[in-house]
Amino acid sequence: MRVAAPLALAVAFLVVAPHLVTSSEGAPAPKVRLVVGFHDGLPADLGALLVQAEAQEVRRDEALRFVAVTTRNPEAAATLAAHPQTRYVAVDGRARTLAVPDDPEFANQWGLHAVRAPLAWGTTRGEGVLVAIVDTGIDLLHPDLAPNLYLGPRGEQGYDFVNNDTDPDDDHGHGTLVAGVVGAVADNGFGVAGVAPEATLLPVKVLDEGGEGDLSLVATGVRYAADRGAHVIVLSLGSYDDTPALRDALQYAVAKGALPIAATGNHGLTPGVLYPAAYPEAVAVGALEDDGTVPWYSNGGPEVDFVAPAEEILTTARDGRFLRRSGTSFAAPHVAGVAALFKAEDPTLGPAALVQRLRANAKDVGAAGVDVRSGYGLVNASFGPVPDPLEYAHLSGALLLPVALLPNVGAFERFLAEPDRARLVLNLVYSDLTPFGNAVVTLQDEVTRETVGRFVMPSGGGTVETRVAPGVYRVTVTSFGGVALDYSLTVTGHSG
Ligand SMILES: [Ca+2]
Ligand SMILES: [Ca+2]
Ligand SMILES: [Ca+2]
Ligand SMILES: [Ca+2]
Repeated sequence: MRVAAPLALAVAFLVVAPHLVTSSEGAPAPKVRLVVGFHDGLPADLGALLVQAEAQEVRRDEALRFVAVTTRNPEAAATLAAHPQTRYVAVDGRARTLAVPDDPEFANQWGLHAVRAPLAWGTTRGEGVLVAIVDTGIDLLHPDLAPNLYLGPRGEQGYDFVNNDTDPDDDHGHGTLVAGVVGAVADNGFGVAGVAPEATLLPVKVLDEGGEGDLSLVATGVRYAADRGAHVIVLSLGSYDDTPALRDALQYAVAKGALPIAATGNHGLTPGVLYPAAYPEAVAVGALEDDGTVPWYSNGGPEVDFVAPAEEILTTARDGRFLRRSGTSFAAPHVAGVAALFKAEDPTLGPAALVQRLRANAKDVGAAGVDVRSGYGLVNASFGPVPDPLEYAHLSGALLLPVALLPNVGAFERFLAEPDRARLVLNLVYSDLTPFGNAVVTLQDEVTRETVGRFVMPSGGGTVETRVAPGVYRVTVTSFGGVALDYSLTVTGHSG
């Protein structure tokens, strides 16, 4: 049996896999970077070849006999490869320093890891994208937010529509929590990191110190954000009232190139998705727990587009603090951050293309396919394929085994410690080495279907240890919106 690389070694090889994204129907094909190598020098007809492939030269290296190009033509790689002098066509990946961000709470931000934001950071961190937080304002002096705040042409940092002034400071706290999820500063040795930690945050205060505001004021806030050039507008607020003014504002924003992203609500399935999330122009975001399930409170309905982390989200809080909070209010900014990363990677993407991109990348959750509780599923920021978060399971201090090789065996006999009980030890290690728990291990008796154990892995990964009678058990490990591991375990009895 093959033994996987030890944990410490693998840390050094946390690289982002380059990837060609296939275009979804309706979305423009994404721009890809290719390197084309040739056998003997660059060919004389290189110019014609690039025209034929619809590729633009970025740079060339005569000594290494390659040319780097960009293209949106999905056939370009095949066209370039067909040239008789071509030696290779490869995706031109991005190299980046391999340090984990130094924000002390980075390891405790399960949401950030669940949407695979760190995997996208090798390509972009959201630079150049403006994300409006239409909410209670933002703590303008928070050290983990201030460097990313918008600065207008007249020195204004946004607008306060409640008090009609240019000081959108947060007198409630909610907007500051939402803002940190999207764009808290990363790598500053302090606090947390946002999903898009180099995006610019535009505070638009439309809710008062009690967290409430008129829908007409929300509408004006959305309109203002669009006029300021926001690419993404976060609306972690909702109402059961359908107000044409607010829908008009969303249509206005989309027409100006902004994507509104709204929370579905925290009242459960029955009442349905709140406005503005329920409007077709909005991306409606429900909640996801760290075991990959949709919590009871997440409003559902046919309007739900995605789910995102919403439980115990550690983020920036008023007065320079950090807090953990739960609710769909914190799901929507995760999606906004992912949208900002996509927009930064390809600035030509408009609202419709961004939605297509979010859908194409989402990881299915709950009932198979699009469903009323989770829409297209959990958003995923990685530009490559979604890696399985639990590629390795570590069994009782023994070997690191690739999950595919996990035994369906009675090998666990060696863990028997008592005459009629087996001591089962299952230690989980994340393959991309995000130092993280948030997996749930369920042990079910295959015969009686009775659940004999359910264990939430501690943060930092960890060990499940329990005693079971001899028998056949189904072991299921759920993580990040899906079943990561599911196998049958036979405990054959005691070995004396
Ligand atoms: Ca003010
Ligand atoms: Ca930070
Ligand atoms: Ca929608
Ligand atoms: Ca589903």
